[in-house]
Amino acid sequence: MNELNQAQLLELVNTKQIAQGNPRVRALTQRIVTDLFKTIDEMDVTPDEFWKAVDWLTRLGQTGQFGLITAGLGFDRLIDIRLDEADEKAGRAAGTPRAIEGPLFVAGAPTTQVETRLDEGEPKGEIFVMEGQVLDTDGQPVANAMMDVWHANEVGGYSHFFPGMKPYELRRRIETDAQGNYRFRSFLPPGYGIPPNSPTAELFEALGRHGKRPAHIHFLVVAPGLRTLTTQVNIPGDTYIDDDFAFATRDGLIIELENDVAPAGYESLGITAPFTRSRFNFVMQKALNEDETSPAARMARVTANA
Ligand code: MBD
Ligand code: FE
Repeated sequence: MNELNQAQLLELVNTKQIAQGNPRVRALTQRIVTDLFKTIDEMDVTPDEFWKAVDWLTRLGQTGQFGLITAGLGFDRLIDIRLDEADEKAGRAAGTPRAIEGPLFVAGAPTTQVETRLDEGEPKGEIFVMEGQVLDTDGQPVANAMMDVWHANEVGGYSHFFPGMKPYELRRRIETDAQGNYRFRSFLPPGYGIPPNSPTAELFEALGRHGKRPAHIHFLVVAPGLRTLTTQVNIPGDTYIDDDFAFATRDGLIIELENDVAPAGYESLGITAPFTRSRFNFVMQKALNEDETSPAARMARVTANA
């Protein structure tokens, strides 16, 4: 009576219920379990292979690296592509393209008005200033937009995740002025590489893939009535610019660099010699509802809605 074949077991797993539960979670779990049963059977997965995968998932969770795997296997970009498709269908594809948030955002960075230094007064490499306006899709300046900016240090590490860095190092929040202006001083970050000897590195080695991202800077821009913009810009000339392990490079997000810009007007950023500048405007769509203006990054959104 308790003997089961595969199909009977799957049916049981997918239909057991003593309460309504969450129908969406039930439906998604059923689908995923069905697909995995099928994968195990068709690919003839051995017990050792199966338990090795379970051990890997356990270590992945313990090291907090699930977000690296979702990026590297294309899920983060998939979600952006699906949002772009929906925007296209709804006739609202406009403004600065979105790009993946990535797993390394940290909320609560120090806030300043209009301009700031991300490098905390410790120059590291070439002086770089990025500046411009936040605009809406009608071209109007967005006053009091809040822009989170974050990037890697000179060896590709992000504060909060990379040992030895100060809290919020290379993370700042800038509030635009009445003309929508922002500017910040930093240095041009190098690319990023997944941590060596990590569960993430194990998978990418087994897949015969590299775990490199081209040099980039992240942004999360929030303003009343406008749709929250999560994006990244790429620094031109990187070897990996068209071979990002997270598939996040996009047209329209590769900044242009101006070299040897005269320092006049940049004294408040401590600049007294020629430097590298990039001008870039962020163009935000009108929000259709309050949810689209949510200032929360991806994990804060889901934990708030739990
Ligand atoms: C990063 O810096 C990043 O932006 C993403 C998406 C994944 C891993 C590291
Ligand atoms: Fe990054």
